[in-house]
Amino acid sequence: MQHKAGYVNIFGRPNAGKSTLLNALVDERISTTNPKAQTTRHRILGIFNDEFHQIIFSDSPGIIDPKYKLQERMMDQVTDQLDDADIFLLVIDATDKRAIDTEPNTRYQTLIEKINKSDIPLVIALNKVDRLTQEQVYTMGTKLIGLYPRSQIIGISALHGFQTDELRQLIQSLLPEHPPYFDKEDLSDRDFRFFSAEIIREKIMSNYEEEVPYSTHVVINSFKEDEKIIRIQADILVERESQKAIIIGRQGKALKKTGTEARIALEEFLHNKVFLELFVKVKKDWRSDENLLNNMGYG
Ligand SMILES: Nc1nc2c(ncn2[C@@H]2O[C@H](COP(=O)(O)OP(=O)(O)OP(=O)(O)O)[C@@H](O)[C@H]2O)c(=O)[nH]1
Ligand SMILES: [Mg+2]
Repeated sequence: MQHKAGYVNIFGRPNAGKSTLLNALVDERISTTNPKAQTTRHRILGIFNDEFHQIIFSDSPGIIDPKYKLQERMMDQVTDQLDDADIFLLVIDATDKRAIDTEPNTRYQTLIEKINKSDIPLVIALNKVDRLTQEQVYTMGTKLIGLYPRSQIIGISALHGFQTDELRQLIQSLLPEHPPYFDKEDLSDRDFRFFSAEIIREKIMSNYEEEVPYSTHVVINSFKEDEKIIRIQADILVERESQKAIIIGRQGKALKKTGTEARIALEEFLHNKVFLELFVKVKKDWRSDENLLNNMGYG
């Protein structure tokens, strides 16, 4: 059997379950997930390997109409995904009222039309079917076939692993013959530093409300592996003094809680004891500053 390999680029609205699905398809916690929308900020690869296949799943931020420069950069990462896909994987939240919305001139609709017009295979994962009746799923599926006649549609639950193996098999059948692009041991294109920053950011997403998590960026300043412990020093960057005060909390309690939760998650992920040191710093309006965004890796 010839080896098959290719890029499966994942698209969808915020909160559709793209990152949860990537993790289910590669069976690892690669991409950060959260009930809040706009969790994913970077394009990130999760790689599935078996003897004859290498599927490179590429997660991306949810498609929105950007309001500030960070969001524009996030949408650039989505558009980049149009260029190198062997397969498009569109994730649609079956419980979202906008699932079959075709309001024109939105960023979402423009992208979807490009995907629909190209001749690259299109798979639609109708996600969160655990929250619908079979009849509702059927109705939704029929409407989607009308909208995307050239697609192959499969109802799944990324969270519960329902039909995700079937989805992977469908994708394997559509992959082109190609030698592996990455080492067959690789799980992602990202390193431990990136994942550590993401784990800390995930705890911030979970512990703070409203604009605070969206105004936060995490920088890993040092990551040192001793024999018995990994020492990580990270800065939490926010846009204003008021946000810094919120992150730290009264008598430092909020930061302490976030730090403890992050350390436990890091220890689990790194299979090692971790000493985590967090500092909170203000970088005024970093989300709107082109140079800062470049330096922060949103290039
Ligand atoms: N009930 C149910 N919830 C799900 C399913 N898949 C994902 N979710 C939940 O939906 C929320 C969003 O999931 P994410 O994977 O972060 O969504 P995303 O599309 O990556 O979101 P962004 O990165 O913000 O664009 C989380 O709370 C998930 O637990 C599913 O199959 N069923
Ligand atoms: Mg995501």
